[in-house]
Amino acid sequence: MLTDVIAALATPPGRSALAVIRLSGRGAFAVAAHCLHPFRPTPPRTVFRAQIVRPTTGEPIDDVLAACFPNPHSYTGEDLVEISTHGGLVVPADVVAALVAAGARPATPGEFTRRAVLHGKMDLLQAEATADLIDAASPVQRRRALQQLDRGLSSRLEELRSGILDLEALIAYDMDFPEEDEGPVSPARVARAWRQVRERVARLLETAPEGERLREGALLVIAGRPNVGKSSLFNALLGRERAIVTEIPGTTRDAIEAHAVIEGFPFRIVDTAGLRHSEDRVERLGIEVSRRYLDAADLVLFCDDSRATLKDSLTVAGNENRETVERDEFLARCVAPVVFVHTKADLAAEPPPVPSFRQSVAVSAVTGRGLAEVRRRLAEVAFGRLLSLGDVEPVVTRARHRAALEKALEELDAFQVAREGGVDAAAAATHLRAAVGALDDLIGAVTPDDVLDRVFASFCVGK
Ligand SMILES: Nc1nc2c(ncn2[C@@H]2O[C@H](COP(=O)(O)OP(=O)(O)O)[C@@H](O)[C@H]2O)c(=O)[nH]1
Ligand SMILES: [Mg+2]
Repeated sequence: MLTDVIAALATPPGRSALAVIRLSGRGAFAVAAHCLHPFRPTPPRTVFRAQIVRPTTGEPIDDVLAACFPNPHSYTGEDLVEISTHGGLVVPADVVAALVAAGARPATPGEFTRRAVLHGKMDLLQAEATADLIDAASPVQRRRALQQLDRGLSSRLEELRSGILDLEALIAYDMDFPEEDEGPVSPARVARAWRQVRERVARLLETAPEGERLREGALLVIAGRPNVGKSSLFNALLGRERAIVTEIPGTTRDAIEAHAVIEGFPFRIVDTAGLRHSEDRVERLGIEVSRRYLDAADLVLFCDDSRATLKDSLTVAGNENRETVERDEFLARCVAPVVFVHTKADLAAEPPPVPSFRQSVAVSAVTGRGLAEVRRRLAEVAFGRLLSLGDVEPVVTRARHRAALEKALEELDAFQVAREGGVDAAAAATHLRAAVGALDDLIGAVTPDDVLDRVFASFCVGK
């Protein structure tokens, strides 16, 4: 296990009042003592004021506050020193350089948290949650990350793990006395216990699609014919003028993507070129891009002009009919769930025309009418399951979590197949062992290096 002394800036570089630099590893206090005057490792976890100097020349760099955290009572579980310096580009960099000159090594991304995992200060799920909390861009993401940091998901997995071990205990007699006809535990009771634990694993696994969406943001694609008001709605949902709006059909030619928080949930909203047959080469390319986004969408906001239904019935012209056909073609192709809106409700005749399709919301980017309802529906469609779970039930948020739960479920099913097929108890129990193993990998009880490498690949330096 690597315990050499590492140093890094824990705050982002740039103009700021303060910066925090961390130093961790066996010998961290000795390294700090070369640079901090005075150096006070005792009392532990107590801030002291000091001057930080270059160890080679003794030249002062800054006046700082520092605190020593002797192992194992530190973030990493090692001897750790935290130094608050003045901010900016030069001072923190000079302080890190001084610590390196005194014997530390610049930390690699995520190395502090990785050491915390290796020293048992947190499990792998909590390490991931640390990264998620830092990357959170919406209130729900923050709450979820904090819950996972609090071992919400870890303790659920531990419950499932012990449920599987209980199941194994139920067939212990059958394993010890394979010749006996029936042990003290009836097969029906084993089957019941199996069903219960399987159900709980499956239910947690069901949170994966929305949980993963929560980390990335739901991809919401705004689609519809040119000039129906897609870009206006896009801007209204973002709360700023991001896309160009004109009365000229075909204005938006490229897809524009922006991050937005809707009802506390993260979304990536994409404004696209309107779908229509076009002779314009650039517009055609834009429509092709729209289609690719539509294929990847988590949900689609489909816009129709509120007056279109009226117009459709009045105009027999081939062009209008062709566009209606295009819309139906589009909806047939679209695999993602669709939220329908009728735009420009402020211009529509009152009462608004009967919507041409179900549950359409009448909206106006000009008056703001219907926007709250649209936001509510988008959150409901993209994150309905999470909404109904509330903040207390744990959810899984990464492909790594999903893969481990799928493996556990597979092994549980294989166990039952083996039981029903009359395979002897000891052989059937190997599947339960494998299921427990999958959950252990997920929590990170014993974690191989390559898994750690993957988990920490996305961390930044100083974390
Ligand atoms: N009155 C009114 N006009 C709108 C509304 N939304 C868009 N428009 C107008 O409709 C035209 C096309 O809007 P735009 O957002 O560019 O449509 P897109 O081509 O679908 O992106 C522009 O002249 C907008 O000002 C609305 O809610 N009410
Ligand atoms: Mg547009």
